[in-house]
Amino acid sequence: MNQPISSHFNPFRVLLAYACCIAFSLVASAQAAEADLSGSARGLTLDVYSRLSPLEINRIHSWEVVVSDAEGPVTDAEIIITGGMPEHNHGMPTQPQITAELAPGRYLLEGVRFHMPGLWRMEARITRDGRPITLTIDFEL
Ligand SMILES: [Cu+2]
Repeated sequence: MNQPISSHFNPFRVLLAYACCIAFSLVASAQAAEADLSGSARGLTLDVYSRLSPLEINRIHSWEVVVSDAEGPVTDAEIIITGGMPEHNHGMPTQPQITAELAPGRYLLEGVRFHMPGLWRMEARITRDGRPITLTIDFEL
């Protein structure tokens, strides 16, 4: 059976593929644009992109933490992130650690787990060029 090539061309299928492509890129750009959590202090901004989104109680997961200032990504920063519940006066059940800089200014924080619903306060101590800046992010879980 020898079909001419032109019979394979289905304008509906092309249109559908095109529509899917647009829908996918819209979803992708929405995800890229919106951080799960954000905070800033003294010209430094920290955006959290959780690999578990929305956040859930008792599931260990990782965060991608993006640090930037007015000039762009902040690379080679030393970051210590701690957290706790100010209303209950306790910390996190784990000690999350920054284990990699995935891209300039984008750091991987592993071992994040929240074990109770309520108000959580994350504190990030970001040191670059020997100067520490502490940044606080509050959120309700
Ligand atoms: Cu608590």
